[in-house]
Amino acid sequence: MKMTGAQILVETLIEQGVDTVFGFPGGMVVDIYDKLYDKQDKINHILTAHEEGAVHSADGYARATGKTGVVIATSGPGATNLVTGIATAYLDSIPLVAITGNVRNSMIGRDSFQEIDITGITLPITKHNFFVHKVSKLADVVRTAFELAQSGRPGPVLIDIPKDVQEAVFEFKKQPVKKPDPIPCCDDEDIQKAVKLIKEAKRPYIYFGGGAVRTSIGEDIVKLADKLDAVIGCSMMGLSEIPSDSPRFLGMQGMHGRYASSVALAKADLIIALGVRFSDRATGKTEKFSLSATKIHVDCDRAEIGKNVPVDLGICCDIKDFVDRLIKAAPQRKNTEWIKKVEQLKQREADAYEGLPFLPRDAINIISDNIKPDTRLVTDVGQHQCWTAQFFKFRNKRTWITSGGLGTMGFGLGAAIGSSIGTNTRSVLITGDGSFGMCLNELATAVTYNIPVTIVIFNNHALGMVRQWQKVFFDGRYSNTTLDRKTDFVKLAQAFGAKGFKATDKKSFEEAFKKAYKVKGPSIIDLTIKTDSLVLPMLKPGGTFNNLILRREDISDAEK
Ligand SMILES: Cc1ncc(C[n+]2csc(CCOP(=O)(O)OP(=O)(O)O)c2C)c(N)n1
Repeated sequence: MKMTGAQILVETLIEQGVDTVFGFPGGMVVDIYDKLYDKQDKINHILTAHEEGAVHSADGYARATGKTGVVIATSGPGATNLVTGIATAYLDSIPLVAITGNVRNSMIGRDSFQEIDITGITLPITKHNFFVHKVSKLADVVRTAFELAQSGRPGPVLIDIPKDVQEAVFEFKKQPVKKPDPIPCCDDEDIQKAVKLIKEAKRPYIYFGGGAVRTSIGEDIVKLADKLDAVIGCSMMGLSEIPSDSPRFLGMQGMHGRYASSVALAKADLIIALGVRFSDRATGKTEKFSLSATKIHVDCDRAEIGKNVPVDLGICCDIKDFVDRLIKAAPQRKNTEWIKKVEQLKQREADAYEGLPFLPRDAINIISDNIKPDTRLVTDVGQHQCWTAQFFKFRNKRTWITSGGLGTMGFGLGAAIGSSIGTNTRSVLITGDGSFGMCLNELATAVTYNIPVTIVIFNNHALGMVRQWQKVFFDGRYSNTTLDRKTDFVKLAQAFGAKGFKATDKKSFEEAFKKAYKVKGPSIIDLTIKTDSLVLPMLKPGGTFNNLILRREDISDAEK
């Protein structure tokens, strides 16, 4: 059947199973919006307040559902407003298709009104991007974009469609959706090599990341750890794949990870790394990272193996296949000394936290204890994010949504909206006063669509995480990190049409949270916390996990 490019685009999205898109219209996508208008029964379009909110929503939708998120923006500023969100998805390997309009082919390269070379701009932050010159190519480009976004290591793909291509007419025929090619299985030889290394190890540690979330192998990791008598830790991207109370699970490791997890990682003699990229945030100084450990790295992306940390055995394959086969092939091990040592580390960690008047942790416990297990926990970036990663008790998979790789302040509200829409469940957003200020305009979107999102602002009147660096490494010279704003978040919530609450201590927070969690649409709790609360542990500059700052008293030591 003959259709316009805009129609072909919408039909191909439907063919690919897309039921929700996030976006913001403009002159160079008006044809696409016109065709979306015809298909409102098939595609739900969420109009956000800003394109950045739209792309974070599409990303949150993808993280919470495992499906591909879709975002649409117009040319020029619409397209550039997507850049931070595309980069956020790229660094965390999130499947996303971003569709932008552009000026007519004949106007390209003439500094036309709202012309921008978005494929040029996004080249380093997309898995692939397309400029569609001809309508005859459009349907296949869209199909390939979805395939690429989901295949192997997922990531964002951008399609830029000039206005004349949207208007031009071509034949469209629906096609069956092509499944992404499966990731290759591993060789027996590699399993045998891994078994040999396991037999030599006395202190095994399994380190997993976002790849484990994508392949949903939490249960298999626990089985493998039982067989090897190993402990388990994860990067920020791995959280929620294994229930937080899983006995062998030490939590997130890294710069602001759990003490026992980070130190165990440093002391292990065998690290089995699954679906991770050894990010500097998770390893500290890479040249000094766990030098005594033999390292097995399994990932679906060959380019990751040996990129950040040299490994003894690097295997590019489906990590689920690797773990399944290793469980069968590996001998049952017993590492009594190691498990005892890790117990001591856990005790040291517990002692350091015990008795501290530590409101952020109390608040996170209250949230953990008062929500349904399928509630999505979303954060922005800063201290509040690290506290949540450290202390939140995850029970269900894909319930943790945060910007790990890029660390994007302003990500949270959009992502919370997208994840709620994708899963039809409530989201709790834990944010900071700085991060929330960046994209709070999306409160309008949350109110319009009556999104069940409970927003908790950890209000320390500061850009807390940067302030913490200034305290520890810059002699308390707090340059431009004090937020002396007079924003009344309760009134702000009301002005947007949401519910607002205020809390100043544990008791008032618990009351406010219970009420806010019951509100059908969006609600905000403005929770006052101390300006100088610190996220501990913390890594010293150039330090290793063997000399983490665990207690406040250790800080002067770091300043030397
Ligand atoms: C878009 C962006 N700009 C700057 C930063 C650098 N940065 C990281 S954490 C942080 C402070 C965050 O403050 P807030 O959101 O209030 O959270 P808190 O640390 O106080 O919990 C800043 C400025 C960033 N990560 N993202």
